[in-house]
Amino acid sequence: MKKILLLAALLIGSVSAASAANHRVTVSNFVFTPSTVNAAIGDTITWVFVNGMHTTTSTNIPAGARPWNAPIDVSHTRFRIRVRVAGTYSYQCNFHFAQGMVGTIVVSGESPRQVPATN
Ligand SMILES: [Cu+2]
Repeated sequence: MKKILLLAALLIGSVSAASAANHRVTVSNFVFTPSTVNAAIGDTITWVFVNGMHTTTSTNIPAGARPWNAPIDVSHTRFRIRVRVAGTYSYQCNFHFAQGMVGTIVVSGESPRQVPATN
């Protein structure tokens, strides 16, 4: 029994060590907070509604990454993506980008070679 518990503890430990981070971005009137998220491949980004009526909508993403477009409002309080491609992801709120409601996700790869040059 002790051996099984030890094995389970080891497995749980290794899983949590390898598991990806989740980055939370709050969505309130005219602001994504934080506006820039530094993430790694495999991490998740979760937008969390605070107030107002907004969207999170990708505008410029690395080649091969999946675009997204989701409402963030009182009836859509969470939206999550998993980033699988290194590079810089730009997104906006479709209603308030003109007021500066934009955000950036910078995803680093597992090796420096996978990170494209930024401009
Ligand atoms: Cu908005």
